[in-house]
Amino acid sequence: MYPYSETKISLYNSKICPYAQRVAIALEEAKISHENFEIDLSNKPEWFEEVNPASKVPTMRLPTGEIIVESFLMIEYIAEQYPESKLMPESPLDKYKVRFFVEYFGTKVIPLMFKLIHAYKDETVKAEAYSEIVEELRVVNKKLLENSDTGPFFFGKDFTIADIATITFVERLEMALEITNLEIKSVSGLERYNVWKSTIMAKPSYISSLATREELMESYKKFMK
Ligand SMILES: N[C@@H](CCC(=O)N[C@@H](CS)C(=O)NCC(=O)O)C(=O)O
Repeated sequence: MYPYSETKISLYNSKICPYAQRVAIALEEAKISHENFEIDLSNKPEWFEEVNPASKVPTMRLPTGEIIVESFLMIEYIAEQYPESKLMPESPLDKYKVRFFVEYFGTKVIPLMFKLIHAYKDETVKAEAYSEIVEELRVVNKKLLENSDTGPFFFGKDFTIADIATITFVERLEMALEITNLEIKSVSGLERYNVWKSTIMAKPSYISSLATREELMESYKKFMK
């Protein structure tokens, strides 16, 4: 039998994983007391397959024994199970906007991060990836502005799963840029994005759920050949 809490939610987590960080932030923001089980992804415990046959983090076990997987569905569950957290807006249209923004980020921005770190030694691909990243982040900036011109969050003053599901990849994207000696700090057209990003990154739930720079760097090495 694998380790779990009898009374609280058990979170099988890895601080280096951007998907798992989504769930850790959501639990913290919703003030859900839970027990954290840190999984070493390079040396997973044998019992982990009993919890989740796919052997992936994040995985959550409810005190009832129910197992919940897939980070975006998990944070939707947390938001809906604990509505007082206000992590999910109420109207169907706003819910649609959350899902649209997250989908956009997942299909347009995240793949570019992988493109950059997989092929950073090829100067042509690197330059191409960089200009595509700038272009897509400007679209993100525009989407943030369209939704709330004052911010700082996607829904203005309300911090929601639209922010949680996307910000964890921003850290990794910017790290990929740094490692490949590229930077976007002085790029124009990202003003709203920069405020959004730095406000979330200063939140205690974000800081406490993130691995150290060294741990993140170590996890990147396997992608960079
Ligand atoms: N679609 C999944 C992705 C989860 C995922 O890929 N997690 C990675 C770590 S970031 C993992 O556990 N991989 C298994 C492994 O490294 O063996 C989710 O959103 O939860």
